[in-house]
Amino acid sequence: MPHVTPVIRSDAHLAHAGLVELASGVEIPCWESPERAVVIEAALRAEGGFAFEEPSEHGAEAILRVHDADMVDVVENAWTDAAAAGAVDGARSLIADTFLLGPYTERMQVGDPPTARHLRLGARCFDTATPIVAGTAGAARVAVDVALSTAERALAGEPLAYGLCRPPGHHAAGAMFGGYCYFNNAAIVAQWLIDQGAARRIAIVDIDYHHGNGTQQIFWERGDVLYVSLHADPMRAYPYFSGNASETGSGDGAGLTRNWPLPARTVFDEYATALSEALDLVAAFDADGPIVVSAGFDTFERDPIGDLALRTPDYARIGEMIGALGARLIVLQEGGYALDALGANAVALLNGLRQSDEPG
Ligand code: OKP
Ligand code: ZN
Repeated sequence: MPHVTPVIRSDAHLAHAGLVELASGVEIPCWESPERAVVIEAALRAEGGFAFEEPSEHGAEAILRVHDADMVDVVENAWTDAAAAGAVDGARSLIADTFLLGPYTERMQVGDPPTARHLRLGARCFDTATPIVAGTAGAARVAVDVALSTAERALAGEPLAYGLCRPPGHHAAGAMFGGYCYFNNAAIVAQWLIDQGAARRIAIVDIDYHHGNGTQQIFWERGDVLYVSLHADPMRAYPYFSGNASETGSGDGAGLTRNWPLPARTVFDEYATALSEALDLVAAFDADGPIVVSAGFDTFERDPIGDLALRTPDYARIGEMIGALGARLIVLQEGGYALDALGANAVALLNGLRQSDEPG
């Protein structure tokens, strides 16, 4: 009897449906849609060998271990404040129009920002692709619950547990959100595992197409968290301002951030070379807890916002490579936007990951 893999999922994400994002100044429908999680879950149900579970509520405490309280306040209350001010209706979403970049405050002192939280969105959000709607805060909170409940399954002894997090998390930094991400699900899990005393050292493996700038920043100076990421070279790809190979952490964290920026059209052979380098570092890191995987499928050859060239069977190979580490695995959903292949790609990765659980 093959092992049944727990999948932590919730319908709460359905309430987070942005209308548009801005891409080069043009309004386009949000790529990060509810359908993404729907098609993944449908594919896992059709595949079999997965047990679907609801998350349990964990409250705000674990979020505040990673995120600045003001940033959380903005995520959770911007919509309400905008609604109270008559500035939105159900047919619109909040996108900042003015951004508090570092240079804004150079060479002068400024007073406090507006108390209305929708008016200080641009102090806490770094892009125009991460709208807030009425259901955003609740969905983001449940995505964290999904991630933490997934971690609990790993602590209970599951070799592999999958959290169908939506919205994703790896672009959300300590004090700012963006990149379709509000709370950093993977970072919150890593910190929570350490806070629980479940681990002293945690490794995070990020295989999303985009650099996880948020995760990198959160653990930049940490000697107890290894962050390795394979992604499109920021010279041509979002988030543009981080993810270079030269970024390796500092202080106690020196050498514990490692990036593999990849060229356009990278195929599996080349990808696997980078991945095995990353996994060698993970093996050498001597983590004593589960490995946290930030799993994105936007590396797929037909992803509408990516330009790498992985194919569906490649995700099974990636899964086998990660599974070969022999650690318990907490796999959390990040990106992936090719709706017609997302389910098959998730099935392939998870089947590859759990192959190492099977006898023989
Ligand atoms: C989130 B995740 C390209 C704009 C990209 C944001 C992408 C966020 C990706 N024209 N906008 O890492 O999949
Ligand atoms: Zn991505």
